[in-house]
Amino acid sequence: MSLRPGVENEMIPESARPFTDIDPAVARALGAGAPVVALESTIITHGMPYPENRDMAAAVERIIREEGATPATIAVIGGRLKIGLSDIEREALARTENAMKLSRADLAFAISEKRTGGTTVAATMIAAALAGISVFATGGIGGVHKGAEKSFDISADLDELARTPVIVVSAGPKAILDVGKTLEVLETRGVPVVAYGSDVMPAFWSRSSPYAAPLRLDRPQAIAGFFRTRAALGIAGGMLVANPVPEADEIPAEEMAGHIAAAQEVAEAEGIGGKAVTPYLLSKILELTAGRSLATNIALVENNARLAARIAGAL
Ligand code: PSU
Ligand code: MN
Repeated sequence: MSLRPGVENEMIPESARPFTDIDPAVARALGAGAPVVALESTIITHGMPYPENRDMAAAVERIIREEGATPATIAVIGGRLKIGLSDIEREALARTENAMKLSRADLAFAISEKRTGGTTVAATMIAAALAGISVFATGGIGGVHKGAEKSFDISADLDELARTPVIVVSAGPKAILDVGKTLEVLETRGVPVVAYGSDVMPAFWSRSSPYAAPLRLDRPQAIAGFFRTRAALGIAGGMLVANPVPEADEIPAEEMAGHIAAAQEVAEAEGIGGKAVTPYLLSKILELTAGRSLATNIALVENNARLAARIAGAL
């Protein structure tokens, strides 16, 4: 079944329609009130090498469909804001070498300048909210970098969580960050952090960190209920779900600590700064772990996609 041309965009505010393409399956699901899960694309363009990025992006969509929800991978392609990609678009994006990394600061730039880019957690939240999608799955969010007291490097993901009403399902802050400071900023900005089935905060490749989980819930229905209650109280903003990577796929925190410190040292020596920091560290750690970090990254994204689909179903 396909919609009449032009009908798709009715989900989108009128001002954004001229440059937004909403995938027909996504539009149908939203129109019917069926569950939809947004997916980011910086993880495709900057987070993983080809062809693993291509295969991961296809796998997470498959998992979301298996769980009875509709996936909507979000990206900017040639200045079009895409809410849901076709297989061909997704595979082309995975092969694009000079894609931009788009956050709140430059999402509109890429659209007005007709560029192509992967959307970070922040930019994906903006696009998801625009389309009326409330649940979003990623790997790990950006946060406060180690040494931020000197570099001031704090991801725009944190501010976005504070203002945009989307549930972000992650495996916790990426362990390359200062997890403690990231939790402090989230608390200050009023962002609930819910660990799924765990009393401790997971840290991306590892199931545990030295930090207690600020909140804990054990069922997707409870997460959906919490989100609805916040909305009913008129509390603005999103929430972060931290879903521990499956035990079989984790790399213990003690082991990761050495690799992270080594990667950080090289990044500093090379003078890496700004938005290049996260992609640089991820690829350095991939090298240092001989690919194990990548296998874990893929496993945790898949695990998050499954939980996100269940939360979307419960909503
Ligand atoms: N999760 C992953 N790999 C990634 C990212 C998340 O498993 O590459 C991306 C997300 O798009 C996140 C971004 O928003 O890294 C954070 O970048 P920064 O620290 O520059 O804000
Ligand atoms: Mn940064």
